[in-house]
Amino acid sequence: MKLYTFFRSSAAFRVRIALNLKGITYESVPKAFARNEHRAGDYLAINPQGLIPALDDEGAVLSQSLAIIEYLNEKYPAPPFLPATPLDRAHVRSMALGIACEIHPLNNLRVLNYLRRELQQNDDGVNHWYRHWVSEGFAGLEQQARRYSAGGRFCFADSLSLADICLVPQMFNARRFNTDLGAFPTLTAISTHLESLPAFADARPEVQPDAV
Ligand SMILES: N[C@@H](CCC(=O)N[C@@H](CS)C(=O)NCC(=O)O)C(=O)O
Repeated sequence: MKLYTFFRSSAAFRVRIALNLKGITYESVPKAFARNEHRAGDYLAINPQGLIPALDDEGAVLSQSLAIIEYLNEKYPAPPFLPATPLDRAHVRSMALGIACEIHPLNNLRVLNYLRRELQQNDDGVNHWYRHWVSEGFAGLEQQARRYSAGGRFCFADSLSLADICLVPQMFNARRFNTDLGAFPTLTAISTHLESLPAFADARPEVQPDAV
């Protein structure tokens, strides 16, 4: 498998965690945001959405991290990323989508660039925006984690899920933008535990081949 990635992309970080958890070896194909390589014609021919990541599985190219992760989960069932019952799966997906659909898109590079360039916001304005939306999203997620985590090691019950795969990259980004995480002790404890697991540690931005 080939993963089109960028070390700092949190959506790619999710897929790197998923690949590691499933024990799948893959080739990294970095696309540097600074050089706009994700917007170049050769990459748009691969992923017309012009977003990182994309996964090439023997010539079949998939985009959107959650679609990729669910594909991997169906193709390689162990360890499972979703619980056994429809109700529990809905809870896990709710937490994962709370990050992937409610926090991440508002804080994506092109949104921050738009604030900076078109709306003339300086670093303070952009950082304020970033922290606002991550804090707003984490507030609800913290309550969900308190309700559903059993033991504070994972977001849902006491086993790993799609929600955990989404949480850690978002936590990394929140820290990168110096977000105050004091109001989110449950999320912080879960993330600290997850970050100690090799599959998560090996997917960190700073240990990727294209890290600068
Ligand atoms: N919902 C998409 C989001 C993909 C996405 O936005 N990727 C970011 C990096 S984390 C990207 O390519 N950003 C480029 C840009 O904003 O120009 C997914 O989960 O794959």
